[in-house]
Amino acid sequence: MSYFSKIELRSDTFTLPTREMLEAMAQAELGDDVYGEDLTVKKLELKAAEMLGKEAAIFMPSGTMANLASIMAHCPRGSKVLVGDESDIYIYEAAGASVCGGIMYEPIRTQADGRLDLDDLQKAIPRDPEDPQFALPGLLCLENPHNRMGGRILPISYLEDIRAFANEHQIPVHLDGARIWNASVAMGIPAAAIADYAESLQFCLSKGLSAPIGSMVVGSEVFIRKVHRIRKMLGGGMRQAGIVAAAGLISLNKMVSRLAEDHSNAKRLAEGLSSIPGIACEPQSVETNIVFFRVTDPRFTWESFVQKLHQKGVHVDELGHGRIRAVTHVGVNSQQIEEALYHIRDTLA
Ligand code: TLP
Repeated sequence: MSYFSKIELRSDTFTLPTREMLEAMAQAELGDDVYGEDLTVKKLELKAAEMLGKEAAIFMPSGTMANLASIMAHCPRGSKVLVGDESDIYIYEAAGASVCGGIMYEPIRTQADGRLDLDDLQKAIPRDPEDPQFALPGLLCLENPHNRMGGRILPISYLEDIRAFANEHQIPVHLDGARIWNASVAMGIPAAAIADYAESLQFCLSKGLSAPIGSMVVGSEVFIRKVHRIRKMLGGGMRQAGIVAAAGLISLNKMVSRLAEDHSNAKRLAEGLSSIPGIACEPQSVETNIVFFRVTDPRFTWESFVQKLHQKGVHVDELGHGRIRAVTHVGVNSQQIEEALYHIRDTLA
């Protein structure tokens, strides 16, 4: 399927709702969700909790609000949240936890594969928790797969180490699993087997799964009740939200397994890119639907290259440190990947 006149590789957030989603949205059973009476939202929340193996789930307007409400539900004011210095939470979420929650971010260096080194985490734990000088860690956040580190997946062995660390220091773990389904499909394991290592997880319906709007937070019943209150406080009570939850149900029922296609397109794109003189790309590090590359040809800056490709109908963007990101999704088919490679080759010829 191809539904853009251009080749849209800037993000999987550009995916459009499918026809089936639009039909389900038109027919959705609705109610006022602030009264807890929207049955479609309830159905989606039950489904999400079940698929992630957690007690409860809550429908959120965005991944940003899902992360923020989760951090605020875990962390008391004056505590700190340990986050990767390349994480979406730290870079792109407008410091919400500081602004709204009185919570300090402690950025931890992100490794090339998206991990936060345990030694670095250890240094963020105050030696004497009774010493009143120190903010106490209220939460550890990980991102899986890791967007700015190229869609890399955190290995289960690493999650085991993180769990042991979190248990030892009695710090809960929140996973920003915006693209958790990409990790699940790429690893060939249920998403619940990943969520198992964290107290809470947020995932997005509006990225590779094609829903127009929405994210889910999953966790224990007590935790989700706290997130519910914070969601209201942040203005995220959405009344007849079933109209978008209906699309989310189709995301979970129909759009997960096809993500494998996006992964093979990403791999193909990366392999093609690595064979083009003037481009630096490492196809071996592509594990999901995200490809990063650099333009090494001295005739171009990343700005001029992105602009040139844009004129040819290929949309990519810079995403940190001068690297260009291309994200594959249902709106770009394998033929368009070849076309994109053709235009990139042609631009550098
Ligand atoms: N990421 C966007 C941009 O903000 C970079 C994208 O195009 O990838 N967690 C992760 C890992 C994300 O990648 C994003 C969005 C979010 C959270 C925020 O989700 P939304 O956009 O729904 O607030």
